Amino acid sequence: MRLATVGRYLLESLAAYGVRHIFGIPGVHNVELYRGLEHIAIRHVVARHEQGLGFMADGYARVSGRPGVCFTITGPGVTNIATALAQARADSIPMLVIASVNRRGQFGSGRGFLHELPDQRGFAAQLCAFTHTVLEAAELPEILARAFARFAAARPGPAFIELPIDVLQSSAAGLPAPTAAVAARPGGVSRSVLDEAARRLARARAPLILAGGGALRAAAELTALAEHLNAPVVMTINGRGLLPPDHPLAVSYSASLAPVRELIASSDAVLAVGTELGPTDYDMYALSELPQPPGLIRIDIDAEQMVRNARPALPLLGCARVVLEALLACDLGPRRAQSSPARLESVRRAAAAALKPAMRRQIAVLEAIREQLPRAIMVGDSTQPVYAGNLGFAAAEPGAWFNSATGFGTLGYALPASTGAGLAAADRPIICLVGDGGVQFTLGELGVLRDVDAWTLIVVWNNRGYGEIKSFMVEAGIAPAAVDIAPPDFALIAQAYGYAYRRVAGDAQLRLVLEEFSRRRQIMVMEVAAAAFDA
Ligand SMILES: Cc1ncc(C[n+]2csc(CCOP(=O)(O)OP(=O)(O)O)c2C)c(N)n1
Ligand SMILES: [Mg+2]
Repeated sequence: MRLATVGRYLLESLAAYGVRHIFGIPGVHNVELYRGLEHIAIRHVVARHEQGLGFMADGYARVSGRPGVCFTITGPGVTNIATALAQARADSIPMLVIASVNRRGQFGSGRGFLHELPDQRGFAAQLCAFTHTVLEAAELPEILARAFARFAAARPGPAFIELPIDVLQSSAAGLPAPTAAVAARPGGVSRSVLDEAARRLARARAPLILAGGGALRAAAELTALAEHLNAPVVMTINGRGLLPPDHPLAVSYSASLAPVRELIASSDAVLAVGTELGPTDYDMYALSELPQPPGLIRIDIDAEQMVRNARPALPLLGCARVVLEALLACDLGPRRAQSSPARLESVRRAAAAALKPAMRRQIAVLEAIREQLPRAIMVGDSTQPVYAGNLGFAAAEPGAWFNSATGFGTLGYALPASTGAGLAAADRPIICLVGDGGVQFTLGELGVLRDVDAWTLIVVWNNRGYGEIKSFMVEAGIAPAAVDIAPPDFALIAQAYGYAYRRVAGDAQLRLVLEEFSRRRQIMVMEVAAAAFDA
């Protein structure tokens, strides 16, 4: 192996850290990141815009559990990917953006060098918990070790490393062989605190679990604890699927709905696991904040987050899986009889009844997809059936339902994120749920699907405009304006990219197309005439 340049050294180091995929767009500033790429066991995927690049890395990270790594150029590459960094920050998704920056002594000078920003690192630092400018090649091993240490042990989020062009071009001679540093794992919670948590849960009359995206990789432990305590599990949008749809303790309805709120309030010991307890999950319509959950015990990896939105009586700081495992080893009292399904069933019925009829019909479409394709990963945009699903869709398994209708809430997320998801799970069907408006935000990324050749169904929910905003205007007494955008001809768009196209305007057609998609493992565009389902 000849490690001629710092750029090449960086590639070798990323491979040593287990990186298998990189999402990037090259330019004259970062070509040194591509020197020798052909010799390295990393697949590079080219996006059509850096925002798409970032969303692909996001979808990839959520499905693979590894950080999504991106290469961008200086300046516009960084400003273009900023939206994806913000989305990843809001949803705690591990992502590493490696960008070039102008030569040492030239960046931030204001003299007008190509792609120059006043303060590129400062810009990225608004969105990333970790940022660094590598001013000397010798710094690089430690900077990578620090970034990956955070991915292993801290609350996940985006990180940003920039390298001046002349550093990328410089010699890597003298640097240690590229290897991955051993990352520390978060320490456990003290035994006495765990025992106290176990005692409170064992003594509770009606324990209940709130589970968020931070619990996604602790499904087995969470299920074991819920079953031992006979505790219902209310799952947030990113926590959906932690318990499967037919599990007697699963509450796959939003805690923004009154019947779910009442269930939480009637508990005397709430265990919150890996959830921000934030407004987009617990107060989706900004009607009233979640009251302090009774007897709150909270598991979170982030000490600051631990006291945000609600204060736990008992904080358990650490990785959800590790803490739950330790809790399961404590004395939780005798296993309880599974006695409350009838009560929970009435909560579920009341929650479903709280949804508008159109939403219930949209959820039925999602359920038809889940039934035909039980292993599907459903990646959503900010569109009406996704809003409905966020309120009351039961995902088949953890990680099988995520979208941008929550958190930062970016239109245009779903198409590129589903491409990243498909790359991370080549054997699973991917369902991209996107509106006719949102799909146009990142339409160019359609081309990347072909490069990746994932088994993807793009469901375009066509209501001929910004439907959700139109409803909002009508409800607010504003004459609808700027919401009736004419959609393009999606049949021709599919044809332009060489993808199969089907249009559905009813349940029977929907089932036929889903059946065809499950049989023919290919990329398909399915345009849904929304009016046929909303009527
Ligand atoms: C980047 C961005 N710009 C604007 C919005 C505001 N917004 C939220 S939903 C929406 C309408 C989306 O239309 P479409 O994708 O067709 O979904 P529909 O509501 O019609 O189902 C808009 C404009 C947003 N969320 N993100
Ligand atoms: Mg629309």
